[in-house]
Amino acid sequence: MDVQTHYRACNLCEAICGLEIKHQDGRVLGIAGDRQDPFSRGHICPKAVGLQDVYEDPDRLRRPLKRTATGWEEMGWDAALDEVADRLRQVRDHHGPHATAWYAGNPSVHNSGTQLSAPGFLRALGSRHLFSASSVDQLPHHFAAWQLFGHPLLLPVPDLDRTDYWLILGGNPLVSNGSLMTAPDVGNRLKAIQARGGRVVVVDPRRTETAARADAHHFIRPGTDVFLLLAMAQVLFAENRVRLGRLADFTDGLGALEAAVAEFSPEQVAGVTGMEAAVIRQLARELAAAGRGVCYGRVGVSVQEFGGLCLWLVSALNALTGHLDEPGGAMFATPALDVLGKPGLYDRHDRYRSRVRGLPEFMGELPVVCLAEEILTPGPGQLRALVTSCGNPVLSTPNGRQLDAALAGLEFMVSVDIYLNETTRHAHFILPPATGLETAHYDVSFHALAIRNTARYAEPLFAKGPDARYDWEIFEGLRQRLGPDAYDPATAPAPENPEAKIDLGLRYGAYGKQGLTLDALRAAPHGVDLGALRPRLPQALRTAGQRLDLAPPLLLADLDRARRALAAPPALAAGQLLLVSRRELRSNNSWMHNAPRLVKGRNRCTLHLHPADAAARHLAEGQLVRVRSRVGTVELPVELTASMMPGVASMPHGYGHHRPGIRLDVAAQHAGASINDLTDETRLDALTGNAALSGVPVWVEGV
Ligand SMILES: Nc1nc2c(c(=O)[nH]1)N[C@H]1C(S)=C(S)[C@@H](COP(=O)(O)OP(=O)(O)OC[C@H]3O[C@@H](n4cnc5c(=O)[nH]c(N)nc54)[C@H](O)[C@@H]3O)O[C@H]1N2
Ligand SMILES: Nc1nc2c(c(=O)[nH]1)N[C@H]1C(S)=C(S)[C@@H](COP(=O)(O)OP(=O)(O)OC[C@H]3O[C@@H](n4cnc5c(=O)[nH]c(N)nc54)[C@H](O)[C@@H]3O)O[C@H]1N2
Ligand code: SF4
Ligand SMILES: [Mo]
Repeated sequence: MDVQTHYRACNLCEAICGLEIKHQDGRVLGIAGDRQDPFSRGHICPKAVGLQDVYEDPDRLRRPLKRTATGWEEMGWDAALDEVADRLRQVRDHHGPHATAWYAGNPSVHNSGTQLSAPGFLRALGSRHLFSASSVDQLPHHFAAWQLFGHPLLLPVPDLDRTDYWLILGGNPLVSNGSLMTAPDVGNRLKAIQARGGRVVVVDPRRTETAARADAHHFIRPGTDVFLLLAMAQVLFAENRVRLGRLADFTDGLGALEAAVAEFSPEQVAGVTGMEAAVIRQLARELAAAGRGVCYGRVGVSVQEFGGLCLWLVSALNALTGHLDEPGGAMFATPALDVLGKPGLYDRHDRYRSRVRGLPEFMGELPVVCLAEEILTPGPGQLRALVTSCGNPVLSTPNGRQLDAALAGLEFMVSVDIYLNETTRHAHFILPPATGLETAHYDVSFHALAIRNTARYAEPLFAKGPDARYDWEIFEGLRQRLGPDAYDPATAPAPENPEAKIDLGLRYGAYGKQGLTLDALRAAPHGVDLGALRPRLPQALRTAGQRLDLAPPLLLADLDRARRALAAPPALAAGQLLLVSRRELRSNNSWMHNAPRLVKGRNRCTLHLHPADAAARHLAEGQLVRVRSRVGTVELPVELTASMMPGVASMPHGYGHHRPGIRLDVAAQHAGASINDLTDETRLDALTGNAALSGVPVWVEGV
């Protein structure tokens, strides 16, 4: 056959870049950016070629695996689904439905099949013990959105293409390509801000790749952003710079907010944040003075003890400065496919608590920091079985070693995953779905978080293998087998495919009346541009009376914790440093280190340390160091760089591929060490349940 061209969006990260893939006879010849995609305009990052590497990877699983006394054995799909359902049913019969648990990882939201079919399976499983990567990533964003806007998925995004002032806290979009902000080609979008005379300012304990391109960068001590944000709000009130604009008609709580922040002056918080009072005051003034400006916070302010407060204050600052729901500010997308669902669907908090530590549920989830203890602690209600999908919590959740040990003791575990990795090696069954280039794709979540309204759908590039199943076929197969009726393959209804759901969602969506159906998207392989973001408040609010309360009671109450921390900042022991994470352009969480083209070159799993901190420990560039925390020890080479704030060390997450029993030949040669063998499951944002991965106290010494 001739060389053919296929267009699709890359589903590896939130930027959803358009791809142009040349192929012939079932082989990929090349992957480039799709210049006709109106949103990504031809941009891609080095990871895009990883889609081909994953597709071709000999280590990628293609048939179900069953663990036996003599090792892993391949088996047929129907027999595997039967056995898995039987085993889950046995646990349920003996110990009740809550003795089973679920962990969903990051790619769940990058696979429309999983995203649309897993909920049905979970209803059949009937367990309260639902965990996900959200509680090591973004629960604070959802919590603040729920409190302020009445729905945890009503997340504002920075309107980058029209802003003239972008204040970034704890995000490194030039490397991550953006998060909770779908903005492909963020590098050129940032340049455009500067080209039109705007400014980009970064607050981060590391002078990041983004900071290097920004107009200003300020170090901040990890975990103290809440004080910076409180003081910025205090300045706005004290200097009479509050301008609600259009929001005034439907906004409450201004007085309560003013009273709450009054005690947090810049001078008051300078010491704890490590920032000069003048700088804090200047940041508040700049945000207020910007005609079009926006404050944006991401992982660095989310995975810390005060994540919920931080994300509340980020939105509050945008509201106070007239930048919420205004062009160039923090706006809400109008996606073609609505993700909010029925009223009340996610309006859930503290309906039940975890058994051992009593941590509250949020959005139907429990915090993953308590997964291991729920497995390890005997007694009524102990977890006996686990289903994982698209996740590698042994490497991605705090105290991964403890979880590693816990998983080994489960009565039953099944993983829906494409690799035999650090987590799935503990499963009794691995069910590998067709993935990436073999799947149809619509970004259900990311169009709803995009900085322009867009929609894009792709058919599979290649047919799935002869004996492969789609993720939705796996979940539907398990759902049917776990349901109340006896399962009979001869009479079971054909599983509902995601296309039907997407088409229905589009027809009932914001652009359905204008003819935006699945067929319309099929006819537009480069995607459809639905225009710039439009103001949506107050109509979009899901709060009582469609009012915006800037001082919601749960958040105000949580300020007590912050007050206590300010009065008595946690003291570090002599020689301790604070550990933070960093992302690397060629790495994607824990799972793409088996792509040969992405891992080649220098070792990226290194500890970044300020030269002064290294000198104090007599450490030389490249030397192997031992990093120790309350929960564990790892060893890795040190890299000295003035880009680190003194007193802070940084290392990437997602490494540690030296554990036995994995089938990741390339990754094992670039094993690195896992930062989550150091992070501590007892550190969390008590309000939202998110892990406090950032700012872990560690000791560093030469080996
Ligand atoms: N210390 C520290 N820890 C962190 C972070 C940090 O910054 N610092 N970041 C956190 C963040 S933001 C996140 S999102 C989490 C991620 O945490 P996880 O989601 O648990 O980890 P991933 O590495 O994304 O694992 C993805 C898994 O999905 C599998 N997979 C890939 N494609 C498919 C597919 O198509 N179908 C199926 N069924 N499986 C597939 C991969 O093989 C892998 O096992 O890590 C968190 N952990
Ligand atoms: N190349 C690549 N891209 C990715 C991923 C990947 O693994 N690799 N992962 C994807 C995922 S799942 C996500 S969620 C996104 C994340 O996207 P981002 O949030 O943009 O990514 P990070 O690089 O984790 O940025 C967090 C920053 O916070 C800083 N930081 C740490 N602690 C603090 C603190 O207390 N305060 C402040 N102000 N800053 C702090 C860190 O130094 C770091 O620079 O990236 C996505 N994109
Ligand atoms: S930036 Fe993200 S979506 Fe774009 S090519 Fe890279 S991994 Fe894919
Ligand atoms: Mo994430």
